Amino acid sequence: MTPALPPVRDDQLLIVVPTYNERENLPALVAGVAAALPGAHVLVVDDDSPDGTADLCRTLMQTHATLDLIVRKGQRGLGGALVAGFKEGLARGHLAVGSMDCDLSHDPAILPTMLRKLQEHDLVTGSRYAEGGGTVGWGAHRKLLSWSANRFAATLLGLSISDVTTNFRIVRAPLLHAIDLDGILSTGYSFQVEILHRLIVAGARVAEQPIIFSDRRAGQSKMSPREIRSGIVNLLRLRRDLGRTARR
Ligand SMILES: Nc1nc2c(ncn2[C@@H]2O[C@H](COP(=O)(O)OP(=O)(O)OP(=O)(O)O)[C@@H](O)[C@H]2O)c(=O)[nH]1
Ligand SMILES: [Mg+2]
Repeated sequence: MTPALPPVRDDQLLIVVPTYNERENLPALVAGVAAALPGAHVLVVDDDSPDGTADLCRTLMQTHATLDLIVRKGQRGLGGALVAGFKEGLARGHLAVGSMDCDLSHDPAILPTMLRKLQEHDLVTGSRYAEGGGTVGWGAHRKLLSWSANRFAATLLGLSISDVTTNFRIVRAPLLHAIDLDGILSTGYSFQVEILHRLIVAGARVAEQPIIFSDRRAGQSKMSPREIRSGIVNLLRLRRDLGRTARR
């Protein structure tokens, strides 16, 4: 029998929200998390967005005691922003650290269900492809692209998880401590796949949470052909390194 996991309350959870030009979305995201899990802490990690996301966050912090901000200057990248946030969460002694997008694609209302599932797992990860999950507002092309990227990455790394690229997750702190956050190769969108793989290798008991992913309502996507190319290169590099480790 696996030992019982210590309970995690909402005020012991930190949710990292990476932002780049999310001024239009941040207030609703902060309000949504506060409504769903009133005690949960939110840490915005902003890469010095030119639209003033950080200034707006500072204003919101005056009325939201659980909201905090890190601004990274001269750096860009989703992966690096998440690592900075995760490290801060561990340093502050949170029992669990989560992440979600700022553009309201991830519905904060599902957070209490995710936290409940975490009581019996090390990692709860949102899935658009589990039964009950889905996407709203995507055309056939975007759907096919995302699904193929998911299957490509999962097959390449041997992951039996239906959605490996989501940024909607909660993980227990001991598991995050167990992996080498600075050793993660991916800086952009393949980051999610790489960290998931590392957490599973470290022994994480994983629960998938079906989620409905809605297309962003405001602001601009940072997904670009360049990001997709660099994601593929990173995954192939990771696959090669895994092969090397297995042969040793
Ligand atoms: N700090 C930081 N955050 C980023 C960066 N790139 C993206 N983000 C944030 O990461 C989250 C996901 O990025 P999106 O651009 O929404 O990516 P996506 O959801 O795959 O693409 P869309 O569906 O088109 O929105 C959002 O909260 C972004 O603001 C970056 O370079 N630095
Ligand atoms: Mg988005």
